[in-house]
Amino acid sequence: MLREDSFREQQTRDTVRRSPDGQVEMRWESLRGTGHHTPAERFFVRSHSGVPRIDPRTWSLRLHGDGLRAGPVEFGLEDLRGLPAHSMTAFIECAGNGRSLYTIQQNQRVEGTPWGLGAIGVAHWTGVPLAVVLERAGIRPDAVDLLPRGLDRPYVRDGVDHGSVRRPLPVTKAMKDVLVAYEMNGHPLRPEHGFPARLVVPDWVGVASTKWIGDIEVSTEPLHSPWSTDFYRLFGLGHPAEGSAPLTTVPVQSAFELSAGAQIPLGCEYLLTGRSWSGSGAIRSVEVSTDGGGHWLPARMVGPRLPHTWAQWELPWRPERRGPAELMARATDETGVTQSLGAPYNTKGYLFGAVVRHPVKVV
Ligand SMILES: Nc1nc2c(c(=O)[nH]1)N[C@H]1C(S)=C(S)[C@@H](COP(=O)(O)O)O[C@H]1N2
Ligand SMILES: [Mo]
Repeated sequence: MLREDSFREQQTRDTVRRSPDGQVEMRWESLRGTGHHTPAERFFVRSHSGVPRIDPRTWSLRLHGDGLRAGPVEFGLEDLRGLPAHSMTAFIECAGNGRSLYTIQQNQRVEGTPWGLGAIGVAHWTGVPLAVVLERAGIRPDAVDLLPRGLDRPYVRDGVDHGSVRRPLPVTKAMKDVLVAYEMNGHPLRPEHGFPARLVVPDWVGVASTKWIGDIEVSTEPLHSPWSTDFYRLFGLGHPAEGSAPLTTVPVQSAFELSAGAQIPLGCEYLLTGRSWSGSGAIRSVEVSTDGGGHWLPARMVGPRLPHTWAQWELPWRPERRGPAELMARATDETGVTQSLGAPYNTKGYLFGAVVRHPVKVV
């Protein structure tokens, strides 16, 4: 069950929830009746160490390392804009999206920002394929790993300086579908979303999508950083001591465009709406239960079902009993994976893919 205090907050008309340390969570109820893409001012924000101010005139993206044929290469913003532009619609979702559900639904203690389900957004991104940038920079055929690094301040936690946010990215993924984006929904990136340029790594945990990209090491040897060894792996019982492999694709998940504890009038037809997504491919179908999982009905899919983005759905509901009710939505993606009723525990509360029990009140 989502918490009651979030119920009170959601009486307000805010479209986002802000935490004192600068993180911003999108409120799902604010998406009802809006289009496919998340407006930039509602898009969640997750920054490890604040938002750097960057002068676009002096900014450049520097590629270097033994994986380049002829030494370092730099691209200014105008250089990037001069290359053939490519656009794609894709979600970015934090690995910790839904983390609070480990505690709320499974009574498990986990570390990290206690996100509800709003650490996700979908945007229309425009930029240059990273593959094009790498080819222009003269990537060697035996390069295996990249290390993109942000220009934000070093990340310091518990007195340890981990350096700037940087996470290895396999060359195979980089060449497949990663974008060096300079526009979000047709406008230059906002400072909090990575101005002047960021990576967009579709389907993978948000931390792969480096904001304020400053340089990329190109290597013929595997690379490591705290973001691939200490964070963004699964730790805990059932996992090796050093953790799982570094996290890549996000699980299947669904959300109602409704606040926790929303009041639904008795005996009237109410149109339940929501969205589902998966890092493994397009959504195939969604089922909805209005009685805590006792019965399931197929939702009607609205609009296209495409990979890399969410699919929208709806189902009319005429509640016939006053009092609390529990809504659930479970999606199946094109690989045949369906959301389960429980998410396997991990100490850092990543990848909550289980069906969410969404409390409402019939009045
Ligand atoms: N340079 C840099 N890139 C970063 C981060 C960061 O703190 N610094 N946060 C990452 C994480 S954990 C997520 S979930 C996404 C969030 O992107 P957004 O703030 O645009 O929603 O950015 C990723 N890229
Ligand atoms: Mo994240």
